[in-house]
Amino acid sequence: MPSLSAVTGWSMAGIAAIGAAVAGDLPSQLPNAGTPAPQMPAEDDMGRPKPLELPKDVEAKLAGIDKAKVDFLKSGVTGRYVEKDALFARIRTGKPEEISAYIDAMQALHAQVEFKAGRDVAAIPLDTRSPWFNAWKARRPNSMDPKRDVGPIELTRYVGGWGGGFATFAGAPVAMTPEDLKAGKVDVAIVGAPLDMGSGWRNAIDGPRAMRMTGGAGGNDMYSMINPNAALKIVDYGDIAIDQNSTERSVDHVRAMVAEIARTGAIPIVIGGDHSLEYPNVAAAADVHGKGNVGVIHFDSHYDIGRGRVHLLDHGQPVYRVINEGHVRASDYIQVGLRARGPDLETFGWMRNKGMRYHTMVEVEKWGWDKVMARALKEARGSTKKLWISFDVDVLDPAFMPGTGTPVPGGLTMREAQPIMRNLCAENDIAGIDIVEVAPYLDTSYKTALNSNFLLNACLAGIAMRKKGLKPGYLNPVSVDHGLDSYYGKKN
Ligand SMILES: [Mn+2]
Repeated sequence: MPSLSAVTGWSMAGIAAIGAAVAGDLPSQLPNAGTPAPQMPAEDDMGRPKPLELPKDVEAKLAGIDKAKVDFLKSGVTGRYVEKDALFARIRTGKPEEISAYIDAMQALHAQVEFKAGRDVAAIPLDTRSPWFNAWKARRPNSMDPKRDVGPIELTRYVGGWGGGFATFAGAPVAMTPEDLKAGKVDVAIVGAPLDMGSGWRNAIDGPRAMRMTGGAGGNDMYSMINPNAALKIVDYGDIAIDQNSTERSVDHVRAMVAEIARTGAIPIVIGGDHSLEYPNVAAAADVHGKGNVGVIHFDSHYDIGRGRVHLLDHGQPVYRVINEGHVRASDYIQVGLRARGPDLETFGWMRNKGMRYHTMVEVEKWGWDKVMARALKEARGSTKKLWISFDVDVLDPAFMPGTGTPVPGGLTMREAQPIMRNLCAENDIAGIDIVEVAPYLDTSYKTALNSNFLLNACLAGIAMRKKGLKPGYLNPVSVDHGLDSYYGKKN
């Protein structure tokens, strides 16, 4: 009898993980058991061409054609340029000289497409003579500024009323240095990262600006009746410097800055910026808390495990890069809200073989949001590790988030997104959060920034609930039941 792994295509490690999960009575830990994964090799060669088997009659038609050309067809790389059935039809109906010319054309195309040393530029050159080479990220020494006491700086001018002074995230005081965070015993440092090269329709550069200018992030959360601004020490940590001509140059600095915040004990909340940021953010959390000690819950309509692209990072590839560099185990990744054109079956197979947990909108369609949310929350809770929440606002329906680079219909509502964010933050030891892909100028109504701020408020309320020792799912009796035990006819 063939082994189970031979039958299903699952790796032995995957099978062992299932066994452990069953023994531990934690079905949500299963790497998507039930049906076998799509055919996937054990190793990580997703996207590599597979040899093409030629039907007998096609092989016969190629009898007079040069062997090197036939071998080229059999290598399978032609699959990038023409569907195999269309290729076979062309061979079946063509004259030998036509077939030969057709293969020549494909070989010529192939030679242009792949990298060729000596012909192609392998790295993007920079002008190292520039006097400003590192100036964009060089920090101004504190001693160049007038002397001041360290700690958060309040920028509101007035004692009461609405606003006044300067716009900050959640109306919080500002902090400039790690010493400010430490001196202020800051719980949460909200920081902008206006990275904008990796997105679709761009404008994520204005995400932080728009969220500072728009209300909703600060103030009382009616569900818990907690005002996070009072319950937590929150600061606006300014924006992280970005080289707007290079994602790669930018993300190293983002990683250093996010780690700097986390090392003080404050929770970093990064306001993007495009979703390339998930890579430096999560890597920074792993730098501070240890590789493999951080799990990630990724809200997105997209899977973001793109790979094999020319640039090693854009907003569709951060998850792959995080996993590939070993900052987080694939099995510690939970994805919620997927519904875009990808992944294809091969990539779903890769995700399953790696033990990733994913919750598509197809799953929501079948089981309903409540069940899927409960499962995702249980999976997040099942880990003893710290949790990073990476929230791409395009997980919401474009009705709520029209201002985002790659909107996809059929997404979450705000009433679905707010409780899961509040509960995740109330239940878990949060390593950090990012809210990304807010592109406010694509939305003349400004509701994208407003809704993003209300999600940020739900996170802050959840963090405050945890600090106060309130149970996840807690709803204040006054706002839920008039403060009466029997308001709806039964004791709560
Ligand atoms: Mn994304």
